[in-house]
Amino acid sequence: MKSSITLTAFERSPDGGKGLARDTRVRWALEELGLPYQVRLVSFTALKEPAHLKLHPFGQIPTFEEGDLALFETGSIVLHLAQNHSGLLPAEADARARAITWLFAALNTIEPVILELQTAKFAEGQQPWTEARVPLIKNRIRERLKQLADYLGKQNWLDGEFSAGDLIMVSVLLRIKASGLLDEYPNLATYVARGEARPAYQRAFAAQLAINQPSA
Ligand code: GTB
Repeated sequence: MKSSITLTAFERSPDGGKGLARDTRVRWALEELGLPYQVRLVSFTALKEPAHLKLHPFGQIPTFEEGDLALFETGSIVLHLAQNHSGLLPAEADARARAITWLFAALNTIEPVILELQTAKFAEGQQPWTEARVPLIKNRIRERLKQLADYLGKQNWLDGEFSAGDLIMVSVLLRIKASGLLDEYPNLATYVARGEARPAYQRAFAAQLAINQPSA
């Protein structure tokens, strides 16, 4: 019998259920693959305690457990799932390698500039340099978005069929949806909307919202 999958997620996400915490990407992958999973909710205090640090050395969510295997890092978790279940990576070797390349590009080339903006706004918002720094960061984001938009062109997805590369790329781009930057690149805004419209994304979003919605 296959072991069940358990993820960790914030007991209460600071975004109040906007789906921006990284468990949403893993939930989305699991929904795309039709795999059942359970979620263990963790408080900010418990994240830094020994039991959680055994699963995640940096004291973060999400983690993934299945039988004897425990993983952290969303890229690794999604790649592990995509490699072991059909539906998120093409079967043909070169196409598979290209899809994996997009997953890495999302995490290593696009997400870092986006994270700089989050850090400047939320972690350094009161610092005297922030007002001057934010426009510089936004321009660095625009440079990457323009390159990505040019590559995507009129395609629905980055390389043929929807893949784990698109799943991570859309998840990364969702982090700047509220900033308005995405709307400067209409094909990217449509690409993200196409990802959000997928039934598997909708289920993942609803599941995290159910936890984070303030009780009426
Ligand atoms: N590289 C790791 C991965 O991809 O798994 C990064 C994991 C990570 O950053 N986890 C964050 C965390 O646990 C939650 S997702 N932070 C707690 C800590 O470090 O102590 C980042 C996040 C948090 C909140 C929002 N939000 O409120 O909008 C969005 C994203």
